[in-house]
Amino acid sequence: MRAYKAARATHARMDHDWETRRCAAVRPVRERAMTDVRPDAPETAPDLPESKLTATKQKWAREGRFLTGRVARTGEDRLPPGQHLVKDWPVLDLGLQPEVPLNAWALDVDGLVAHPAHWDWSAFKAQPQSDLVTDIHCVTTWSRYDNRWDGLLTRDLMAMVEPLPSARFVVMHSYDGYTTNVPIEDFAAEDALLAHSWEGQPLTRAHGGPVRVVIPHLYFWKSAKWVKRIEFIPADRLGFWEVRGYHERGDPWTEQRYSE
Ligand SMILES: Nc1nc2c(c(=O)[nH]1)N[C@H]1C(S)=C(S)[C@@H](COP(=O)(O)O)O[C@H]1N2
Ligand SMILES: [Mo]
Repeated sequence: MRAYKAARATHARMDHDWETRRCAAVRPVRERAMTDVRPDAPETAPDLPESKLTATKQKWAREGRFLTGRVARTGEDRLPPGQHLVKDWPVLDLGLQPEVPLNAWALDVDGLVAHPAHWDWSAFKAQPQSDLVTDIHCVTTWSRYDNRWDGLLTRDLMAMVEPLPSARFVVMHSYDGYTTNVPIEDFAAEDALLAHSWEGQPLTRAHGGPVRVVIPHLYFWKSAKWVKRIEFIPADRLGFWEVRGYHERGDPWTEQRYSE
């Protein structure tokens, strides 16, 4: 457990350094209307390119697939236990922020899927676009409300590649060598996406641009920055922080911080 304690201390120290440097103010909570979250991409007329996607999502709805209700909370218990609000946005990573020019960027979606995808930047941007507003909850105890993201919903991505019934977990791989794992139901949350923009601007390199994952209902270490590969697998495989003692699942409302 030495490695785990050291990793935990390093992670905490990164956050502490940031907070003493930038001293985030705690502000009153602005209520978020449920309408801020737009989990579904606009459903389109049958002949448009999205028809396959729409049909797949309708099929899942009929079969009850991925209907987990796992989304971030909005009401009175919006701030998870042990968290405090920050106004700025801390940067946390392994000390390495890979520079990935758009013309060298690509995303692979593979593993247990019917139609593996390899998208360069223009192919990625041609996928269905959605925008939504979500909260961030970092395991090192800061939370940040109302982040507006633009990108590809994980559900839309899944409708394109069609995970096989044997796909039970998802591993995200990043350009800095980072990995993180989630059950497929968490990846498929209605408010999870692959974001390329934040507050209407391209996501900065520090925050994981060109593209990062955002899974709002889990601690933020599950949201891979600089994502380059999404892999669907049959059984759980721990990622970078998970092998260092972080929880497999990371639910902020039950404080699944560490796996002791
Ligand atoms: N590729 C990659 N993704 C990552 C990390 C990382 O080191 N590398 N750190 C994780 C952790 S611990 C947190 S809290 C968030 C931080 O994202 P931010 O720097 O945009 O706040 O990214 C997560 N995703
Ligand atoms: Mo984190």
